[in-house]
Amino acid sequence: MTRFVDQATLDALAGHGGKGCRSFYQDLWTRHPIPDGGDGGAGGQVIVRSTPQQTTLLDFQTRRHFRAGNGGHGSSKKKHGARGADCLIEVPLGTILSDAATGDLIRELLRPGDEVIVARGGAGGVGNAAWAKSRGSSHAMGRPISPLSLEGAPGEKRRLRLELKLLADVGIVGMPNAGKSTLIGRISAAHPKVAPFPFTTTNPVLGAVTLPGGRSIVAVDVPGLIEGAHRGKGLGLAFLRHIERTRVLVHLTDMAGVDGRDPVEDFRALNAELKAYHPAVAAKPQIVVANKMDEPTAKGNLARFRKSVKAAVLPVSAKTGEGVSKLLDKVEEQLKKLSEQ
Ligand SMILES: Nc1nc2c(ncn2[C@@H]2O[C@H](COP(=O)(O)OP(=O)(O)OP(=O)(O)O)[C@@H](O)[C@H]2O)c(=O)[nH]1
Ligand SMILES: [Mg+2]
Repeated sequence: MTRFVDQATLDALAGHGGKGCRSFYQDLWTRHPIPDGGDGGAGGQVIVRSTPQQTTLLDFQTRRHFRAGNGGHGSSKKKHGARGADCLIEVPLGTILSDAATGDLIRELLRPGDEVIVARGGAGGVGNAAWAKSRGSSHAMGRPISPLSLEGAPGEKRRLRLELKLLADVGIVGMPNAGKSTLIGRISAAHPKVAPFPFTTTNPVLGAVTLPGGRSIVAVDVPGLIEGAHRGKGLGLAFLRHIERTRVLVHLTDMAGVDGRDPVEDFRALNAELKAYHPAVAAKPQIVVANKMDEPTAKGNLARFRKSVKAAVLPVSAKTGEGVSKLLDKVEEQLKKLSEQ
């Protein structure tokens, strides 16, 4: 299984401007030397663009340096140097780009094809052919240079910080073993590993879900949380960044209380962890779901759970599929309500 990487730092170096040329053409008739040196080409830019083809920042673990091509030098007969080749860095949708040195946000890339120039190429130097006619005015592209400089300007250099927050409409949260992966496997084409032990899922998993009304949305299964996650217990809260942008949470609780667990305790503890991570995450609308209702112990627990939880509780079995279509109705209703607000 590929490793899921959601943070990276990289260096972007734009191309330097090519040198302007100093050369003279000897006029046969007047014997006057006529300057005919061409301009240097501008350096290439470093551009970051989002694409749905990428889903993690894994590539940037092995490749950290990105540089665009330098501009070509000018030559005699007023020949301009070629523009340096741009360097394109493709990142997943949901990438937040900031300047690593200042911490300033550059841009969030949310839609396919969103792009931003992160390092500008240097302007090409000015060839002497242009000196006479353009005295005092710069005609070169890119970063400003002295109008009469043969030297090209250096390309911009920038250290970038990338942080990925997946874009999903619904986040499925719950204690380890609650059945989150079983559920996403049932409602989407995603098939993360399912096993009867905690922390089976170690990476967030996205799945496209078709709602009863025909609309397609994205759900994310995040690794299980346990009490103390905000102090780094279990897998900690590192993956909760991926539910920050969801609109609705499906809070799944194992109602069968496998391994002697208490569903009421689990529910309370998970909400406390969400709150410890960020109050805004804890404040997201939750659809409270009682899972594993096919197990004999679940019924008794459900009655007790309903009494202590002050919310509507939806009983399902992710394993048999019972109640799952009702859950999708609820998700659809909740998303509709939010979009009307
Ligand atoms: N009886 C019953 N078992 C279920 C149900 N849903 C999941 N299970 C079982 O519970 C165990 C854990 O299921 P997973 O889907 O891996 O749980 P998870 O919440 O993704 O677990 P982590 O990835 O470890 O956080 C597996 O043995 C599943 O077969 C259910 O509705 N009924
Ligand atoms: Mg799982």
